[in-house]
Amino acid sequence: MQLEAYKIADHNQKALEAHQRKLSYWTDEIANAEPIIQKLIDFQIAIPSWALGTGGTRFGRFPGGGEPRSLEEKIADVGLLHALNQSSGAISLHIPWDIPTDGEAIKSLAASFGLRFDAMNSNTFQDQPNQEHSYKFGSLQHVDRAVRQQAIDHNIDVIKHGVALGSNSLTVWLSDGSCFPGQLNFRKAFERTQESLQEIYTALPDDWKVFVEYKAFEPNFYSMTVGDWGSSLLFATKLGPKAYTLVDLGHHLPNANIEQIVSLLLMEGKLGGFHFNDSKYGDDDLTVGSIRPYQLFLIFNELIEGMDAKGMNHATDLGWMIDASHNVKDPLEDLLQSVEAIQLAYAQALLVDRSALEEARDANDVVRAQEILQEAYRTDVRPLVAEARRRAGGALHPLALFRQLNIRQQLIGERGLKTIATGL
Ligand code: AFD
Ligand code: MN
Ligand code: MN
Repeated sequence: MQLEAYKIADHNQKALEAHQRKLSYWTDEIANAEPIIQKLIDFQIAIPSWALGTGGTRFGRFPGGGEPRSLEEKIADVGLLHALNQSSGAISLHIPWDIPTDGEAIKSLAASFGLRFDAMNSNTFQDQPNQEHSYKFGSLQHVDRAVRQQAIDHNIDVIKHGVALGSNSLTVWLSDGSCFPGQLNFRKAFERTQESLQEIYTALPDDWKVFVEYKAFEPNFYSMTVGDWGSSLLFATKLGPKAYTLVDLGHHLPNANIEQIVSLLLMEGKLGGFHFNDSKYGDDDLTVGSIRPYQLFLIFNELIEGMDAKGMNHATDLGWMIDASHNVKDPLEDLLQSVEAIQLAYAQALLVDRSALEEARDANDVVRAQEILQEAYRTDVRPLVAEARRRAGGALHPLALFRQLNIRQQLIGERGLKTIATGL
């Protein structure tokens, strides 16, 4: 379904007075409100095609109805999100869950919603029907050359799909590793993986990047071959200048200092992409900002500091993507919440008084340094984010409008109650 612009305009009209009251307070308080609003308008977050349906746990799956049944319907869902918030102008596809049979048609359908294609994702962590070799014991690391070749060919195929869609990056997440001590020769597994990645790297077009995503555990529980940022960085460095590390917030061991990891990867010029989500225990894939919003702010604080130090463009020089799953929420509502949480953290981090912070650091004034960060974090930037949305043509309150317009009911009407989207 298409969301007509007049519905957003009506909604904004009704909410305008209250919004302007809140906004004027903050624009008076915040000296650089205008450039922050502009940065927020420019900042786009890619929606993963696999997060538009209700996710399952290994215990069950409880679909809420109206889930997209095809790639076209997934694109329409992201189009809806983008119409509401004007900040989700990209989609990240997972192959083979979402094979575009007609690249041109899919590309123009996406363009009709103002969407472009962000990183393409390969899948060598599941066996597909009629697949010749199994990935039970890994893919790019496998002891059998034929299995490795199948996984390499798949990644090259994903690049081809991406080229047809105008994407310019590939994310490789491997479930490769071992479940028990003794199962794997770590060094040989690394070397085989490196060799396989090198073949994929060779097939990358000149203007493409490859993101090597790491994950500490699961589905392998003793070792993961790309288990941490160190091994990812090692792979990326060995591969060459088109290879980067991708940080997924849920892929660390408990209490890891992710903001420090981000800072060092940026220093090395090797941070390429980001998967946002939140977690309490493991790779929980929860709504961004639902558990540890302060950590998210601290991460953005390092992102901005590190990107500015290198003269990078916040909006375009890293791949910003959500990677989440929703067991008990409406996926579209959840994604609206996630995008907003990302924008809030970004806006708060933009508020940090960086020269004062450096002064405090140079004077070893720990208290002052903490105050400066928390001053920014405790500022209510919601009106700024809403204003950025309004100026871009989105809704002041996307979630409220989504509910008011009964969008989920309409989708159920169109698609039916018992539909299941492809994905995990
Ligand atoms: C995994 C990783 C990776 C992968 C996704 C698949 O986060 O990004 O593509 O889930 O659903 O845990
Ligand atoms: Mn991920
Ligand atoms: Mn994950």
